[in-house]
Amino acid sequence: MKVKHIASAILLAAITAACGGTQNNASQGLALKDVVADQFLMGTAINVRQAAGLDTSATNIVKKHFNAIVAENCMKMEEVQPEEGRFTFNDADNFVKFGEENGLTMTGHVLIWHSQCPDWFCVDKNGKNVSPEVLKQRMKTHITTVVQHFKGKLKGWDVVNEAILEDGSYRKSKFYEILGEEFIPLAFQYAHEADSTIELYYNDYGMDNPGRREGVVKLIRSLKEKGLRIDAVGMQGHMGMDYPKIEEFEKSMLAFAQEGVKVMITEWDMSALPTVSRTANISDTVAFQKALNPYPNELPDSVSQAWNARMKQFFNLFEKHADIVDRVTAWGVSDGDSWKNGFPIRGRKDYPLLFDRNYQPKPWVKEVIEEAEANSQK
Ligand code: 9MR
Repeated sequence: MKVKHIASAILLAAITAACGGTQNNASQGLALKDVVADQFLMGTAINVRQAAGLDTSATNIVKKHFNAIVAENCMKMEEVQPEEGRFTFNDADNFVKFGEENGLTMTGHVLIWHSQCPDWFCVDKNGKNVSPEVLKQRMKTHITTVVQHFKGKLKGWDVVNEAILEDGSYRKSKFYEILGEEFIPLAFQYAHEADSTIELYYNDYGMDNPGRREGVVKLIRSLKEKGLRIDAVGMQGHMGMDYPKIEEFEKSMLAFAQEGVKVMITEWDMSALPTVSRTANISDTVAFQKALNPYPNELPDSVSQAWNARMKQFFNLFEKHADIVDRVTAWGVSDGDSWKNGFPIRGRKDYPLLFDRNYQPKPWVKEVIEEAEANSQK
């Protein structure tokens, strides 16, 4: 099945070339999305400049190699409702237009998240927490307005993001403080009421962690017990050279699938830099620059090889479980776009994505494309 599809992709590329069509090929016309066409959607996050068509080097890559997109920032709560009742959809509408023009499957990110939530959302004019009734009403208005605005355009929504901690308990966000555990089922309920056709996802990071795995499994069960719709769990997939352990990541994929939902790798990237704790006490010294930002010019071959091998290992894992994986989405197009250059500390040069700063595919991407081409000719 897969070989058949790849063969037709090659044939199509040949016909396009023979007819004088242009091919922006990484490797003889076959693209990353073709390699996995019978397995899962191959997605990428795009930023507002890309959505507005202001970064054609990046959008050419998107058009060629990906068949799914998600908005990196412009559908978040503070972007679409910065003040109560004032909804601003310009950037998000550009995103949808770009997706429609290029036939891309689109995911909404995100309806309820403690971060990038506008200041007004959970408090009154005096800064005090609003009552449960007021917060429910605000959530309902936000979710209903946003979901209905994009009705018919998106495949699914990340309904709630990052609500479960590593010990499996709930993050003590304002939503939790005011509504307790109920805020999650309420968000799923409101989203479904706004559009009964749309897929609904729970999304979180550090999903390899056994405690969070258990917490998310419990959450899926409780949503299902309440008769609520949940289609998939998004495993963000922000990785480093020393985390996560591939076996633990795989266990979580299987544990979620066991609960009857699909798995999505929603925000894939892998830092090539030394792992730094977010809370590390770092001063901007020469020693810091050398130790924590060790590759300000380029990635040394040895590190690049290790990084590529590890990325390919995870990619192979996603392929191995293609029966449960619905989508794999990179968190940005090329290295220069990545949030990792500024996190957990600013001013580092990182190399976490599938395309480099010159918009070239990384070696492992070329390899999987070439392997697919070779297989299709056997
Ligand atoms: O990549 C996003 C970055 O540009 C924003 O500044 C940041 C703000 O919190 O959010 C980043 O995306 C996050 C995503 O929405 C949710 N999971 C973690 C991602 C990285 O922080």
